[in-house]
Amino acid sequence: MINVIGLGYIGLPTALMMASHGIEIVGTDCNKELIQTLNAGKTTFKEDGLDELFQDAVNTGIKFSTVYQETDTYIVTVPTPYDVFSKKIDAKYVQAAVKCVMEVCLKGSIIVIESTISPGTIDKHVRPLVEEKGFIIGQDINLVHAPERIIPGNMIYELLHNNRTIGADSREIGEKIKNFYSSFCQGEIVVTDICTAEMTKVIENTYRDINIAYANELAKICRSDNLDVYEIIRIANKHPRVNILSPGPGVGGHCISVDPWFLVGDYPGLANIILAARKINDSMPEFVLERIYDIMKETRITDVSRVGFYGLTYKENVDDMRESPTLQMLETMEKHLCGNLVKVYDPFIEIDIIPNQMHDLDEFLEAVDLVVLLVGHDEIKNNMDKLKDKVILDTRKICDLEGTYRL
Ligand code: SAJ
Repeated sequence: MINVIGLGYIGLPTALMMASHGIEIVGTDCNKELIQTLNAGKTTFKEDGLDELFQDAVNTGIKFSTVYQETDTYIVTVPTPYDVFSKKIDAKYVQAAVKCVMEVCLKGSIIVIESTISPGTIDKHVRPLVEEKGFIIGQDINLVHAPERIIPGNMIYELLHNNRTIGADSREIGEKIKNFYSSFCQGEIVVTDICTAEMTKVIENTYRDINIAYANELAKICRSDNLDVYEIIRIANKHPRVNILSPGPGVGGHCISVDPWFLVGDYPGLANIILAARKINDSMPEFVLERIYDIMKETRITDVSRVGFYGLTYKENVDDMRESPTLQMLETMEKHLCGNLVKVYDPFIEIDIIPNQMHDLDEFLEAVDLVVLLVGHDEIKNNMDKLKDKVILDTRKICDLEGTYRL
């Protein structure tokens, strides 16, 4: 039996996927309400195919509990935030999970850390815990790092098809864990050592952050000369070895906007391009606010309460708001005492989290003159004609209506 610890965005789908492929799974989470919800037969977030997978897993006997189980294999999928000042990883949740596992596990157990961790985290923050407890690594406890790679919005497909990395101290343990993942994963599974697996995961997301930063910097450069960045990228991408990504209002989510900081925190002075990319991407919400200000001046819209933000999540068709550019914009506006004036709407966010949040697209559009498109949800893409008589700032290049303003 495998005990999956932490049933969030990664842990839950992974536990369900393994269970539905015949592995005996108990999912454990310290959040009582979350366990109650799952035991009541409901999932805790929206994701294509998740409800069906949940049903399959329930039918094949998955169990959910707040209690750590006595077994020989654990998969830890708890959050790994970073310290906002030092930029280094805060491994407290991983450490707490490992400590709890060591209270109940059988001799020779394998603890797989799936959570994204900065290079060296297992050496610095996990091995000492195991040794303090008097356990011998390799005999009493085996440590493995098997970072996830799935993208919110396409998680189930990617769980099945993505290649994976498994880092272990010994080939034998690595292959053993590879067998579990092979029960459902159709991609290639590379077995390597733990530090290589840690570094690989973090640099993958950093690669993407740097590439998005390049597109965002181009948007700023082109804006300063009134050039169309999208047309320029479209033409440049015809070059056989060029593939520039899309500018946007910033980089949200809990991966790409977080992982590069681990490298900046751990390798100060060396992680230069990485730091520059982070700064560029973090500056985008502010850049959008400047665009809004300019467009309001140009179109003589003076009333901030007639400005509407479409989209609260960090990207399209998900209900995840972590590090969302829209929230960052609202936070900045709050400092200038106008954060509670602007109207905000997102079809994926049903609960009220900010003042002036609206819950009906038509009512939202009725209430505003300037619509800022911050997230390209399918809902708005399918209803573009409703924006016809509005001033539009499109930060995602999803609207072709004449007169649309862009980044
Ligand atoms: N974005 C742009 N322009 C682009 C692409 C993305 O502005 O051209 C923005 C998005 O709007 C979003 C952010 O970047 O705010 C990140 O979105 P994403 O869809 O690129 O990635 P995530 O954060 O949803 O998921 C990522 C994935 N990593 C990579 O693509 C390298 C996923 O594969 C990882 O497993 C996941 O992070 C993770 O957990 O690390």
